[in-house]
Amino acid sequence: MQGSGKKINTEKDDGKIRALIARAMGEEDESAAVIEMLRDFRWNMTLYHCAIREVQTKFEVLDEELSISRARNPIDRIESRVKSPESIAGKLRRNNLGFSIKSMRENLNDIAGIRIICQYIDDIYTVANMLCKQDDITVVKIKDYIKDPKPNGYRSYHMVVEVPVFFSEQKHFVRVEVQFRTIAMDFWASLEHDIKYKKEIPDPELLAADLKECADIAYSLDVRMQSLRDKIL
Ligand code: 0O2
Repeated sequence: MQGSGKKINTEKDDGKIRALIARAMGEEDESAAVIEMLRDFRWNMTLYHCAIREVQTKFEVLDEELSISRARNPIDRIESRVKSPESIAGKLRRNNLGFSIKSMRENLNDIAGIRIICQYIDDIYTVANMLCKQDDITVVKIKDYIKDPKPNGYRSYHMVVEVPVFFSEQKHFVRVEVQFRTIAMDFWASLEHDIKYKKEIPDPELLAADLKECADIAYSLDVRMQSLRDKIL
């Protein structure tokens, strides 16, 4: 995930997006329908960027407040990204869905993504619950891969929320996927993610078993660090 400051609605990116749209619509690059959808696509991407800012600010505020009341910051760092047009089109294709604005708004929960990296497991549940309680936030879905890790060892707490974004004329509700991880879980997931995209892996089964063991070691470190910290509070 990268900083949400990255703007995608530049002339340079337009060519790629226009080509994607034209292919999906079976139209010429320059056709009026393609230009119209391009405008709509850019407008929606702006909405997702703004939704990220709204949610990110909420976490920054919580972190600052908790740093005063608890004398430490529960959030180590925040990362965010808006999914690239290619990834959006790819995910829709894999799910046998057409590439349209309606389809992506309705079917994809992770176009806007935020990752909250915390020091301790407890901090994850603390800040996640604090976000849920805010009255402008609607929780759409929760997947707790900390309590129920994936078979490969992946642990994270995933939450899809809907947040209002106020534009000049109207309020728009936008979905944002928030992934909460400890530093150790994030360390593991980054390596696992990089390996997943490597084409040639010498002994994939051994590597998968090694990775699973590392995930369990990382989790046991998280639990022990948490318990040490609890002793000094
Ligand atoms: P990227 O490049 O990180 O964006 P849903 O969105 O609920 O309809 P989905 O997409 O299966 O269904 O959601 P899920 O299970 O909540 O996982 C979504 C994201 O979690 C992934 O996004 C990853 O970021 C992360 N994730 C899930 N499982 C793993 C895993 O085994 N290893 C790692 N490293 N990350 C994982 P994307 O779109 O796959 O990728």
